[in-house]
Amino acid sequence: MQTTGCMRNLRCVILAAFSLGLANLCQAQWTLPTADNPTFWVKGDSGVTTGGGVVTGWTDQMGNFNLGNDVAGTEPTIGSIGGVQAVHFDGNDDRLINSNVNGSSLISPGEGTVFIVQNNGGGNPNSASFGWYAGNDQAGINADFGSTIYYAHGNVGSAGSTISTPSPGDFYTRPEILTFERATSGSGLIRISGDERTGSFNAGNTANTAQTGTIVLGGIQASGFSLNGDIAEVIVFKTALSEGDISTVENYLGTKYGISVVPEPSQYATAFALACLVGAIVIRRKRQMTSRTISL
Ligand SMILES: [Ca+2]
Repeated sequence: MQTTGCMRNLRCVILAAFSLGLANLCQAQWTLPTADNPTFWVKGDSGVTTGGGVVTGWTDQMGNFNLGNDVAGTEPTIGSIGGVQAVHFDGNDDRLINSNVNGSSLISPGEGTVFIVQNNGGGNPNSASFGWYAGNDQAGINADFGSTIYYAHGNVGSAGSTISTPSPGDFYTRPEILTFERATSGSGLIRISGDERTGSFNAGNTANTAQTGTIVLGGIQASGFSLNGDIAEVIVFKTALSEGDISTVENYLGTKYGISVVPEPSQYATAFALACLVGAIVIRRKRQMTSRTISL
């Protein structure tokens, strides 16, 4: 009985097992690696529904708040970030919404963490990317409000409650991972692709989440503030994540969309990429050896 060359060769078997492990690791890189469950999660490579050449809906991966379109003619279209499918908003009126979102199911009054992967084509300096709006009670991102990035989490009618930082100069030329966090302690955090930015934080008040509001992507509750750009992924947590969990999510997003995360995951990312390459080569060689054996 003839055994395959690979079975006879212990080194080959070990390499095959090693490559299988690497393949699993490489596959696992797109799994959101955190124990804290998001309350809302949309991603462009899964759950985008289309019809007639436009985007008609976006499924929440958590099964909580699926998005749709409420006004004909304002549907976004398919876009792309880092070679991965995204949703493109035209800067005029495109948006996706869910108008039946109980605030307490999405965010906490004074606490939460929001991640968004987006670019910004410019042309509308007041564009809003993502938010939950119930009148003045909000948790929303204006990713380029003039020259400033804002995240409002609270009641914006009186004392306000916003984190803000200057926009990066290169925001129009490449996508970024924007991270916003508000903690009940009164602290706030903005990171742009992992880089913590200095800014101002006004913890004047909290949001009344005991009411129904509207999630909007690409604009705000009313008309206007339309985003000209692509959104690839949005992940919302009710809690203020630890720095380690934030880095983990950012690295997941950075790997997926080819965005450099600061501080650089340098050696780890390089070693990981190299390991994936070696794994792919080993798999290819193993297949070649197997096919040669069969051909005999
Ligand atoms: Ca439009």
